[in-house]
Amino acid sequence: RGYKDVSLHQKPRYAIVRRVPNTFSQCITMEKLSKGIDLRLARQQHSEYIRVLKELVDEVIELPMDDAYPDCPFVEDTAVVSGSTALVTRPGAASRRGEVEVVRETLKFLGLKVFEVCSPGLLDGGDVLHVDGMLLVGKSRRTNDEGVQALASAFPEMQVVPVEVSEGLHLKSVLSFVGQHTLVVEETHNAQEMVRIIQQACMLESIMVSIPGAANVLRVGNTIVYPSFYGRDWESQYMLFAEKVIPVDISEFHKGDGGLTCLSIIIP
Ligand code: CIR
Repeated sequence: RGYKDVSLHQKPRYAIVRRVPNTFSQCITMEKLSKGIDLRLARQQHSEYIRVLKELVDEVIELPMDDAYPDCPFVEDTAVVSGSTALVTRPGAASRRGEVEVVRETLKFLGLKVFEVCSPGLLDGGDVLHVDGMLLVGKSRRTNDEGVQALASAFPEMQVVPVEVSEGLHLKSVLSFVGQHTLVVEETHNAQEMVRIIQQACMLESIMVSIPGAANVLRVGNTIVYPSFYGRDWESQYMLFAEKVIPVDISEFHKGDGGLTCLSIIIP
């Protein structure tokens, strides 16, 4: 692997995060939790996540929590940003729709050109993966065809590749981008099938991780942030793709079906 993606090595200007509400333990979960969410630990982990992000972007914007929205720390779902354009989503879960308001205002304040997903469109940012000038988008329980269409309209210069997500929550629940035209993907049949569809549309390579949930890593600039919760087995592999590799534990957010990417919106 003798080349580097120049664009990936630029430090983004902002990361938007949203603080953990008092109601966080009532967030949506696909399965009933055997062990509840520890709010104090979640807040500690969130602070650590922010501390790491502060090293990787110019400025971290911390939006206030809102107890009316237990899922609000999963801020990634509320907007897709590329270049100077933002698409404010219409989240698939009705209880999360109001989360977009403060995010929309923030994106406008930052001077981005802001588009909206309109009804009946549904789109969660967790279904959108930006790779090499393309947008891979999961058609999932949260994102429908109209949502995919809204994405294509907001970013007409980008190739949009729809991918059926038949299991799990989002596209990025099972795969993400490590850099150098390569995805990290769960070893499950479902995730491998998704990669097969992606590879029919574009030239991307893949590496595998064997534990469900471990394939959601956050690539920011020249760094890969990965979930240490699943062990450090893949760290040496990630080091082939980035100059720096940082483990972060977000076990309490995993309980709420979220990964590392879910907790921020990165603005180039
Ligand atoms: C939800 O079900 O909407 C949240 N509990 C988890 C959202 C995770 N977000 C993401 O993967 N982007």
